[in-house]
Amino acid sequence: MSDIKYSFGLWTVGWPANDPFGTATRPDLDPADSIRKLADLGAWGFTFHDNDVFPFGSEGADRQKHIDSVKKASEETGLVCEMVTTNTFTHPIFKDGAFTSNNREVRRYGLRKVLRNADLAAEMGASTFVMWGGREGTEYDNSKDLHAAHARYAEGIDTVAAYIKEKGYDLRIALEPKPNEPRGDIFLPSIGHAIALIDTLDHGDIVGLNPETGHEQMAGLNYTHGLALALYAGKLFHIDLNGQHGPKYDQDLVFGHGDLLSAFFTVDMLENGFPNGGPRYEGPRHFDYKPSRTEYLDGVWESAKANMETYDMLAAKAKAYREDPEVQQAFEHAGIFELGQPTLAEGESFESFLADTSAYEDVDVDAVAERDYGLVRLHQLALRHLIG
Ligand code: GLO
Ligand code: NI
Ligand code: NI
Ligand code: NI
Repeated sequence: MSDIKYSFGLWTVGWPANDPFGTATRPDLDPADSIRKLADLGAWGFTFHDNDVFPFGSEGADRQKHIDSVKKASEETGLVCEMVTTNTFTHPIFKDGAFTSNNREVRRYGLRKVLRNADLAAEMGASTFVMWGGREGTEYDNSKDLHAAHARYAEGIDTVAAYIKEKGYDLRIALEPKPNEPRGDIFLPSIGHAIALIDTLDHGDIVGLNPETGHEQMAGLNYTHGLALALYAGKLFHIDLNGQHGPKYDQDLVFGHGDLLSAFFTVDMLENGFPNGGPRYEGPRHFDYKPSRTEYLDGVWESAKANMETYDMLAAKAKAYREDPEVQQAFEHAGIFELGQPTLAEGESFESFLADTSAYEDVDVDAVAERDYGLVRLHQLALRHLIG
């Protein structure tokens, strides 16, 4: 295994494979056992929802007993609790949302549940607090005042951020966009939508994103482009890697088992950065996948390993691709380094720009249009590295 920091949600390997059409095909796993197993497989970290560790509604000594069991496994194995998240979607109370439910009583309950879990995240030493609003949405467009729903969503997120600051917790919030499922339409359906809402917050400085491969692809969007925008905006706080075959239900396949080429370019960007430099993602390589329902326990751990193995293989291929002089030459030919140069000269005024006849009047547009960028050849070079 490489020294890449891999982490897993306890709900991923722990999914007993119940789906809307069938009951579980596997037994429930003890979260502490999963931590030990993931450590054996070479993972670096783990993440969890409050109710992956203790049942909904458990309090006092019972709740603490469950938390202590996970803490003990973490201490014994050295597996780091890097992120904690809150389940505001399973219990029927959240059927119309948590922060955006039409019922104010539900909103106050949901907010208290999340604040309580921020305390736990800090106690566990996590650095990221993910918020996936799985029930924040509608089936019907007249179900909510859509303006008020966004206002309540923003209010909820801002309240959690303000609480984190007031408590002095070393935590950042990462919103997880998803277009649909389980709601017909979920609010903040894409990376771009979430960035726009963050922009309106009072405490948006500690609010960023946790984009998931499959969620963007469910919306027909390009995950790698989305990560690039989040990095540009300084908002890529965490990632959920998995596999998906285009716009259909959330498949949560092993990373790379969906759109492999897209996975290659995601890894290339994460591991090698942008060709002209720029911000890098420094957080863990976190997997949010599901071992397929056909698998039993051997398959659970095989699939967990497969995520890390696939990422390692893609990282090695991406490194060789970037270091290949032919690729660098093709980058040069394609103008990829030229794109790193600002379009205007430093300090160039409108006056001088408008007076520059070489920028407009003297341009032989037909000649410029004849440029061959060599992008197909460049892409074939990537394929040679990937599957050659
Ligand atoms: C569902 C989401 C879900 C979140 C998790 C963390 O599609 O991917 O698994 O990642 O609740 O908040
Ligand atoms: Ni998901
Ligand atoms: Ni998913
Ligand atoms: Ni996710």
